[in-house]
Amino acid sequence: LPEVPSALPGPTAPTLPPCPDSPPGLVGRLLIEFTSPMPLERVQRENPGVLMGGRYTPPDCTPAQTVAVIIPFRHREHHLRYWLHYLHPILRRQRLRYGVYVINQHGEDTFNRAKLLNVGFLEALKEDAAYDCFIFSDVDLVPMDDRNLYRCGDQPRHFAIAMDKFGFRLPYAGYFGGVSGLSKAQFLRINGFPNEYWGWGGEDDDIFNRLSVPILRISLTGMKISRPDIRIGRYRMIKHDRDKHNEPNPQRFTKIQNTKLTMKRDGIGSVRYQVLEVSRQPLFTNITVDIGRPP
Ligand code: UDH
Repeated sequence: LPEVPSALPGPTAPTLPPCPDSPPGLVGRLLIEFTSPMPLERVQRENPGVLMGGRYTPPDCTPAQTVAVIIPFRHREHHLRYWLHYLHPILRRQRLRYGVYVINQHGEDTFNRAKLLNVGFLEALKEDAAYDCFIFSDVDLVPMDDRNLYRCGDQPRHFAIAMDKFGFRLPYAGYFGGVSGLSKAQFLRINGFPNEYWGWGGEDDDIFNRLSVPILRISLTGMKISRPDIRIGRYRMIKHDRDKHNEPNPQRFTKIQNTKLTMKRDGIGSVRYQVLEVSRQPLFTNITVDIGRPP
């Protein structure tokens, strides 16, 4: 007798082949400038394949990962338009299945980048439990080469290694700022990011420390940060003045000395916040959140 299938197959959707490791159709070096005006309507017109909320799935292959791009945000609408204009076509050419989440800090209290990134991780997973790769990107950083693939690997990835403002070099060996990527498992292994860095600076070094300390007692090295080739990891930053309410945090130097002690209690396991609004825009999902204020 023929075996009876336990569940009937759904409507015959053709199964697409896996997306190739090196996406065809990348163009390499890109010309990036921030002088021409960039109305949101234009960016929408340029990206008809992007679905509401800033979601995209390649039409011709099945990607291995689902990528949540998380942007810490407040009062940078002008930067966001350039970011969306440049990044959507790049991510599409990279054949990613992705969603873009703008985590907008409510109110005018001191900015807290890393806490917003923690919120982004949790809220993106609430939107889609399939996310298994998280790319954390500042809103003012645009890659100059589409071979800098926004996906996760067996080690945490630092993408923004050669920024124009640092003379296209790493400013210091332990730099982990700007744009980084961690798989869900890597992120959880370090208890996410710190919530207690209010104001500018230090939080990226704290994240670097989390990744570099031994994770298990038996592991001597923890994880090792992976980086693209220096010729490919190039970025343009949109020039701007220091924001209000994001002054350099004077406590940052002492705090980064203590990551090993604080990371167990301060991280994704202890983040407290209140979502005020989730709004699905044509090119991104905006999540406005009350993250409190420094003690
Ligand atoms: N961010 C906001 N709004 C803010 C502050 C920060 O959206 O009010 C986000 C944004 O994604 C930004 C990221 O946090 O890209 C990092 O903040 P930043 O751009 O202020 O940090 P960066 O180190 O610049 O790039 C520091 C100020 C440099 C002033 C130099 C004046 N010449």
